[in-house]
Amino acid sequence: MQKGFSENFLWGGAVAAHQVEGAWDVAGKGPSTADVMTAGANGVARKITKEVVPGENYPNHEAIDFYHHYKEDIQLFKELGLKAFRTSINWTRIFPKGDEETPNEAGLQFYDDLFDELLANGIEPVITLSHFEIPLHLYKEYGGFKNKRLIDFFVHYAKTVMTRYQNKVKYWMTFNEINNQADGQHALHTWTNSAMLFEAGDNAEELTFQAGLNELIASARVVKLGHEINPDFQIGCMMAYVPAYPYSCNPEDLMAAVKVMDRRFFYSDIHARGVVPNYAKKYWEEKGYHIELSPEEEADLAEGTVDYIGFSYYMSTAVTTLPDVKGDVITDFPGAKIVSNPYVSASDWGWQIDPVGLRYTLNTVYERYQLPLFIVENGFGAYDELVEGEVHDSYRIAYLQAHIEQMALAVNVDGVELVGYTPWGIIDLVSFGSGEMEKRYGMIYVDKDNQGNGSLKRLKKDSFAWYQKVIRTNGTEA
Ligand code: BGP
Repeated sequence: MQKGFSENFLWGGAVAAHQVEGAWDVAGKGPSTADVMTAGANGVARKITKEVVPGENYPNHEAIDFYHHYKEDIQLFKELGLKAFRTSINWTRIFPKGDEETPNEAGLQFYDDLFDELLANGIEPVITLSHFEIPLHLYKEYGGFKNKRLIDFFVHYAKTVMTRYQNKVKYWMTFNEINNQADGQHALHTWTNSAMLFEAGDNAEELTFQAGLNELIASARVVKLGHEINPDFQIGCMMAYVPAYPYSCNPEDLMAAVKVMDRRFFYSDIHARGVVPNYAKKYWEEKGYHIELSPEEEADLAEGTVDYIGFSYYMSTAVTTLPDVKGDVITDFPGAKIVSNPYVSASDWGWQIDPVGLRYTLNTVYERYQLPLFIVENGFGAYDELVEGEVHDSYRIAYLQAHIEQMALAVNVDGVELVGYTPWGIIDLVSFGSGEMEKRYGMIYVDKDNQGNGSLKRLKKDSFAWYQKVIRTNGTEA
């Protein structure tokens, strides 16, 4: 028995438009970068194919067909007791190419209906504006967010939906896991929010900083604008927090960990404080990077700081400079490596399971910004076994339980201000990283496999009844 949470704590669940909706080309929707990602699956990383290639891009094309099943899914969410449901708006349902003036009414209507259905069932929508996809046209014609014109297109899109849904949605987030472009894995940027098209001779790191900054400017303008549309809006950022621990107490390991974390904090430092941090300016100077930021844009950053920090937490990692420890070299930090932590176990995908790391993260982020926090993703991707219509996912319950316990300590012992908790993939969905259906996170099972076969039937897993009780007892019986 542990101390619970405030009365209005938002117990919920999270998904993203392209990982659940399917219906990728109906009712006037245009193709997005997510629609041209290869299937991946079985350990093969996903790639972007500039055009739709029949058979190659199937996971997001049908996904779990939430577009046509949302009413029955919301009944299950209601039964589960959800108070909040996080999803994203698919930009290409609203602006099929991204650079149009006039929105697509059928796309706007779909989200009107979805939000009405949630509200009618007592569930608060929590909405991300861009969750790892942008219109394909903006990627191909403009090169993605390295191009400043994307700022205006994004602001126009945000203004359109924030105006339309001003009385239905209160909690917004601008860019999903905006800091996932920070790890020197520049190849990935073709398919995160910045979706950059690189050309020969481009300096990927410099352009990544520029694209990230352009997104931050767009986000700040949207925060300002959103507050004009409805002063009650709560507009947050969305970060992936993966704490990097020093592998040893060698002071060099500690400094390496600080530098790795600076790179990830860069985004929330600007979102929350409204200024470019000195460590970034110094780094750009040292590298001779020319990052464009006009005085007007600088003012936007300062005036458009976020109301809360939304973040995902799945795992922690460790960093070392010790030459004899094996690990993955970090290209941006010569001499430092990411290594596995011998004190924690890992999932089948190598994600290190570390519940205490969540309490640590809640503490460090709260100390850094003094803003309310919102855990908008946390969960355990696993292979589930369906036996006679049942899934006994005790491993998922154990993971979530341990994280909720640490969350309770952060709130009740450490005094962290926490708005809510929306575990990832409340219903099975397409894995973003691998393109697999069979890397499952849900408390609701969906009958579909990695090859795209299955009846799409929904079934409650054991974790369903467990989470129902957690919500009913407000976390005292997790
Ligand atoms: C986050 C993303 C989600 C989601 C999740 C799990 O990074 O915001 O979109 O997919 O991670 O990752 P994966 O699907 O690769 O298991």
